[in-house]
Amino acid sequence: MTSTVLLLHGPNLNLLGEREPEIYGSATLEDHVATARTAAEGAGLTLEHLQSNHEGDLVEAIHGARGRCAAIIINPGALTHYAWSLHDALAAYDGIVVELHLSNPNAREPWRHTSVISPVADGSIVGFGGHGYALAVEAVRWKLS
Ligand code: CA2
Repeated sequence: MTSTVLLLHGPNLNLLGEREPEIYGSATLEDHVATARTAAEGAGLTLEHLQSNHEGDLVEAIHGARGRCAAIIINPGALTHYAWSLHDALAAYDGIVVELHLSNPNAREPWRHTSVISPVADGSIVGFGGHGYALAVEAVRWKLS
């Protein structure tokens, strides 16, 4: 297994920084990926990133990480709450899984309180905005040590 970490973002997260800054902050997706990459490199890890608005792309990226990436950090966006295909793909993945959210979905609308990702994640980091990316990489580093 390599020291590669795959960072995945789901639908609409490419719009970060453009709308709803009161919920998601003003940083762009590019800013968050840079934060994660800096943290990963500091931990001796290599970061790969994919954002997609298509569920199947994310499923295929998870398949492609099997036996190749040490960990997946995933913010599935709204797919968090209903995408059982992501649940099943992550269940078949052999590395560390960290679920990451900018906001705290548990403190928002009731439909956001269910995550189909949490049961197949090693842990979840929610509600810490952009700082969550450094926390997620630190969680991976700790699990690998
Ligand atoms: O808090 C998070 O990170 C979420 O994963 C963000 C998702 C939401 O559906 C989850 O419940 C929690 C929403 C992503 C939509 O992102 C936008 C960004 C800018 C403008 C509009 C939407």
